[in-house]
Amino acid sequence: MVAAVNGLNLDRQTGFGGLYPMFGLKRSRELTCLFVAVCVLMSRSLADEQDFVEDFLKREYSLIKPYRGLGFSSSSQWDLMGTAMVTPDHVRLTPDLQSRQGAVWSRIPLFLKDWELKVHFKIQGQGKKNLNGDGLALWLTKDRMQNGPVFGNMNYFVGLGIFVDTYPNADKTHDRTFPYVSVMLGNGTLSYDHDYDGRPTELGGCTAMARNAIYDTFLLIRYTKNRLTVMVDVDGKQEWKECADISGLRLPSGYFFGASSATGDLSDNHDIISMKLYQLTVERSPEEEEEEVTIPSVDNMQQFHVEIQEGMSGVQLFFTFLFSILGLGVLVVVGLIVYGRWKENRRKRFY
Ligand SMILES: [Ca+2]
Repeated sequence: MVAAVNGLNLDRQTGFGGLYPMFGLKRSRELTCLFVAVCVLMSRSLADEQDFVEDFLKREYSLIKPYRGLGFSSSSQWDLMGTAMVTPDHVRLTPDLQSRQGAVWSRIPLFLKDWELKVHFKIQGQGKKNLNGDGLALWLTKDRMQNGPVFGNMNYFVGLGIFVDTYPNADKTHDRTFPYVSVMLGNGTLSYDHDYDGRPTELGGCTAMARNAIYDTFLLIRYTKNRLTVMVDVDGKQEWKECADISGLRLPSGYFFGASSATGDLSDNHDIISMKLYQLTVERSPEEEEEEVTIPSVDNMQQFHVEIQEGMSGVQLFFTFLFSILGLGVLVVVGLIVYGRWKENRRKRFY
């Protein structure tokens, strides 16, 4: 190949050189110099770009091809669950078959404050539109590797859930087109309402025609300074479309990334091709730096305040009840002893 190209150049040079000896030699030298300079500049800028990406891509939190040892090797950072299986092209959470549940979970808790997760996924199946289900979910939660009714994960979860819901369960409402992407923040007392496609606890969302798409489909989750932004790219335009933007969202650190999916009577192939986590560099004030969050919450949202208070008074109620029962028990025992002694004394008096 190289020899052939060189040969061609030589032929051209001699050809030009034969007709215009001086011009040809000078011109070809200039062209060669220009070509070399362009090559050097291009390779430099490419290298710079790669360095830039490598600096911020956190490989330990990312799920990228080739998925070497994923799910079974001790050196892998991810665990598989249920029907999830690895192929050279993707991690298939569920196949296009009924009643399957599968998930992939990161083994390392996340301690980065500002980050961006870019998810390349694929939902595809034989079923006609709205005769497929149920979709997939992306997680950043306190617990990992749990089974349950929320797209293959537990209900009453603590942390962030982003759902790509492909089946309209509350089909009478007709207020939105599916697939629908929605955001929920769980604090351990909030329940995902499957029958209403999570509407009661939804913080934001959008329609995203991500099923059986002819283009690659992506989702971007950005979390910086208590602001969560979700964006989608599903129509092959290579640009992000805003889907949800929630301010004042407080998320504790030390949670785990995961992706899960479930099929019921209806099904689809639910695949994760990659999950790339980028660390974001953001300036913070000393107060922002010190801020410690223990329970997920959203500022000025009633459901978080009420639910948490109810949870606490529930615990108090339980202990009040427990101690009352114990106290009553002690009283009954003491009463019985006293009564027994009194009866004994009375009998002794008669004999
Ligand atoms: Ca649904």
